[in-house]
Amino acid sequence: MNNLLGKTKRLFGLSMAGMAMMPAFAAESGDGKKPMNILFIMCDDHSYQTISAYDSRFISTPNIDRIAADGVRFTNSFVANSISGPSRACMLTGKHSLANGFTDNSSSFDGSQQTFPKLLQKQGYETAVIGKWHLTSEPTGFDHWDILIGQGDYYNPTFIRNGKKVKREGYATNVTTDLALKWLEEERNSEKPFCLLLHHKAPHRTWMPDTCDFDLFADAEFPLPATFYDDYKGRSAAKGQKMSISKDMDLVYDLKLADKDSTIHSRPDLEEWGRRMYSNMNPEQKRAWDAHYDVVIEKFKKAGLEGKELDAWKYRQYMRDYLRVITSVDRNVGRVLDYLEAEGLIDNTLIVYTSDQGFYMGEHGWFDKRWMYEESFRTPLLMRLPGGVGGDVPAMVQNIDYAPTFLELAGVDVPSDIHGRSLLPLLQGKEWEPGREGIYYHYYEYPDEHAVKRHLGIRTEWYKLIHFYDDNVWELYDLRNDKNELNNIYGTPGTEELTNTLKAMLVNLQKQYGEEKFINEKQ
Ligand code: SGN
Ligand code: CA
Repeated sequence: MNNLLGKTKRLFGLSMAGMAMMPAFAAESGDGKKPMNILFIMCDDHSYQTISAYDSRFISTPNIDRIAADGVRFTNSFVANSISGPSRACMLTGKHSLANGFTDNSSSFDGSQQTFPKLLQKQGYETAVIGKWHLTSEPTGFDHWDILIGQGDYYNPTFIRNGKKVKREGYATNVTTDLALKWLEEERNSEKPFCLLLHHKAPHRTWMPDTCDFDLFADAEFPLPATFYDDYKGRSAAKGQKMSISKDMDLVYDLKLADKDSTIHSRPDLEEWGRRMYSNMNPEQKRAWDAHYDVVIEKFKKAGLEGKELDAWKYRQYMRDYLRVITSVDRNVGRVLDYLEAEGLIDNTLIVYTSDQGFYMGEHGWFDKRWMYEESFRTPLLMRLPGGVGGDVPAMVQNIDYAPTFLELAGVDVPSDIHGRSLLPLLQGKEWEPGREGIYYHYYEYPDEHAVKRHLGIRTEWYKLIHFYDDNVWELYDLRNDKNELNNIYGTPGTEELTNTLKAMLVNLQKQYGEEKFINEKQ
């Protein structure tokens, strides 16, 4: 059993290499001392592959990396349900999806339930959420909220500020950051500690860059990932998906080839939206947009690409726009860090950077998320705690752990119905017990536009067992020898004992998290 669990159960979570104590800070939570502020920055669909603190192949993100350089980089950070609304609900409540009631993006969050912002408010914190919310119902537990409607627009987005609609001119990542800085500087009650959720819509589809970033990555080649032409052998669930860059990514809608004479066509269902999405731009933005994309369009038409050449072009164009959007995120993270430094807040604020889930940068031929496969199950997680340790934390952590972390930091007793475990000991270099036999995952949204079947499963350090329960299809991966999860070994001779053990552990997790009704009777 210990082998199965790998280091997760044994370790204290910290790799000693690169671990260093940060200078002690003056204020600590509890015991009458000044409590720590919390700045929780989250992006939408930001892959760890495109943060240079994790992976320097594609982009340099010097500002996001500042958080890692002075803090902790979690190298095994996972979500509970790889999709926006559910992920956010898991973070707010510290509970898995069934328990918090928000299982897929068509749900509406029950705002009367316990959340960490409410508990922090009771503890005397001033709380705010600014940017993407995506939980349908109005935010509760926040002294101030200024949220995008649904996914929000990249250009000149409309927000709802404490119940009132406000349209704002500018690019979403800049505008959202402006609002956060204004709240920090002028609007909050500075007598109280703050907890600010600064949640960007970027880099969500359709990856529309700011006009000042169009020239970036123009010459970058971006070779196709090794698994781009994955044939999904032995993985029947993956064969039915609709998130292929080659087949499902639209030239007009996703890749912005809205030519004036309408000769470029790929997916009729998306094309109309592709032509409509610029309607929100002002003339100056539209001029800059056209000056850039008209050139791209003309080159594309002349090239007359087909087959694998067309695939390579689509991948490159996707990567360029996505990375341009990340450049803007990174710049804006820098603005906030600079502000905290200038105001002397940096040494009294826990800074968190994460995403609502991971994202495919062409691995398996995909964009989007949803799967329990590594690229979307993992999510970036950086935390900078003044007075805490620095370096890598390899412990397997999950987004249900954020709520108890914030609560413990603020000196609130963590309610016993919360599923997650506080990560504070890991940030302080102390021993940590995960309180679970592995990481549980459950994705519920089918049918949906990307046609990913509902599935649940367990991950240990070495293995992953997935059940696509509507079709009773199982998958088992040996992650040590098959990092790309191409070889489903479920049912192969010699794996019986391992499979039975993992199934028993999965049932334990389902009982632990109130998901008994999903226990597979036929094991
Ligand atoms: C939209 C996107 C999908 C995406 C979902 C969920 N389509 O529907 O590609 O999977 O959001 O994303 S789009 O045409 O509207 O861009 S989530 O991160 O918000 O859950
Ligand atoms: Ca998302």
